[in-house]
Amino acid sequence: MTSSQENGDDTLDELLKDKARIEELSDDEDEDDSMTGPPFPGNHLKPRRKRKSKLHPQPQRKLLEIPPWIFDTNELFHNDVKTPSRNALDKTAAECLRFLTLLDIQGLPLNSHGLPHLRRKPHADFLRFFLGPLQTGFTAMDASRPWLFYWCLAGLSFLDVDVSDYKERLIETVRPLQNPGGGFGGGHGQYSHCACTYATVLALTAVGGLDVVDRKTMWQWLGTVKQDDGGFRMAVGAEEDIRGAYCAMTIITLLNLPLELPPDAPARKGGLTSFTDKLGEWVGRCQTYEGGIGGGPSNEVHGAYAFCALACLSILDAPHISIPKYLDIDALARWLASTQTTPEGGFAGRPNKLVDACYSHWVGACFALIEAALPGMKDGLWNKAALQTGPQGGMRDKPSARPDGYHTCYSLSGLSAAQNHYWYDSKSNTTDAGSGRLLAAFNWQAKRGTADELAVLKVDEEDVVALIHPVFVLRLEAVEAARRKFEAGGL
Ligand code: FPP
Ligand code: K
Repeated sequence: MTSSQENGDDTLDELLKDKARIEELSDDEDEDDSMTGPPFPGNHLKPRRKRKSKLHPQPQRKLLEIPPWIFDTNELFHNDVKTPSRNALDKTAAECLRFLTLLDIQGLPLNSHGLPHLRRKPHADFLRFFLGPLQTGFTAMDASRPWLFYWCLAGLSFLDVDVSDYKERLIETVRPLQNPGGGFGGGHGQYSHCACTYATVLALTAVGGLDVVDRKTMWQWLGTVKQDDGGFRMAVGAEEDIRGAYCAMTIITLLNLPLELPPDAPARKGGLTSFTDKLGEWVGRCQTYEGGIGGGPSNEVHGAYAFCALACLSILDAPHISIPKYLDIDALARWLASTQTTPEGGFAGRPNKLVDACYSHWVGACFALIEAALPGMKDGLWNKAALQTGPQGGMRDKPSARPDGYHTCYSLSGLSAAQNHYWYDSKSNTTDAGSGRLLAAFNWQAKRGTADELAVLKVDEEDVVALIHPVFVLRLEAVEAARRKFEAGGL
């Protein structure tokens, strides 16, 4: 008997018996568009739940039966004190339970386990829509155009759509975003930025269009954002944070740029000669007393930053070498595991915050990286079955939010992390003797989950998402093509 039961609070069991209470808790009377970002013209593709339930009359509702594989525990964590954040957690749990308990499956086609299939075509149509002309509301995204390209093209490729047809269009679209001094801005006439350049390089990698990148000026520009404490700024004069470290090292490694700093790089004055100098130590400084990773030294921790840190270290060297060298791996593993939410089964960006599908990637993808660094650890740190639930057409943060490209791309990546196996081949070289390229990130191997494993996850063969590179978040083949393309190195 738990304290919440003693107190007579709702336990999950009680809640599940009370369909009306789930409805009441999840009823979004005060629908707030501000939490769902800019107006998406594609909204008609996916009417919001309230309207939808009118369009699609619900089937006869039965007493709910909770599939036991969803939860590790059947208790809703309740405090006695009602606060706005406590209420938000309850409301989110209730709105997710409508789907997890199959109360609200909206007539979707079901797989052999009675759960909705991964709806490839609606998801793909949704992503294609955002690669077309967009309405004026999207001016808010003007500084993030490359992100739209990356989320949509990578997401399509995760659904096994051939995106090579987009190659010429993408090249011509990003050509004007490339600055003469190197790197890409988010929109026309904008300064180069690590995040936009990362997204551009990944999108180009997805379609096989990397020829448009000027590698020499890219190298020179990256030299201007490397700091003499080891980290990277997001842009010249901008914030120095862990995203910069991961984005910069991804760009350098995929394009096989020289690790040596350009002659006029400011960090040379601080005694540095290589992009990798002091980098591992700087990443290590981002780990806090909580065990998680902050955006920078002594900042608040967040799951997305944990991914950036682990992926950056996995580029520097083999994960079983670099991760324990710079991070307290037990503390980080404990923190990561504590971000998986009950009863939803997804991940939050931080413990006791709201579940959000994008963290299926930002946190879910951390596990392959950290498990590769923990001796004898295999698939033990997270509940994969719990993540496998409820993707609708065009994916979204949570049921009360609108779907978007960002959540669709990263939910698919999270599904892949749960459905498939990723491991590091520790016998392969970590540096290329000829070009000096860091090779660790190219030593990942993957295979699809076996039939037995998929059955445990209640997934049909046709619902399995593509194998996705755990460091670069692209299809494995796309990463391999970039490795080969720039094998020779040089500028
Ligand atoms: C908190 O937002 C979010 C952050 C502190 C950072 C999120 C960063 C990313 C998702 C990606 C970074 C990576 C790259 C490669 C650019 P919040 O407080 O609104 O959300 P929360 O409650 O879910 O934590
Ligand atoms: K959020």
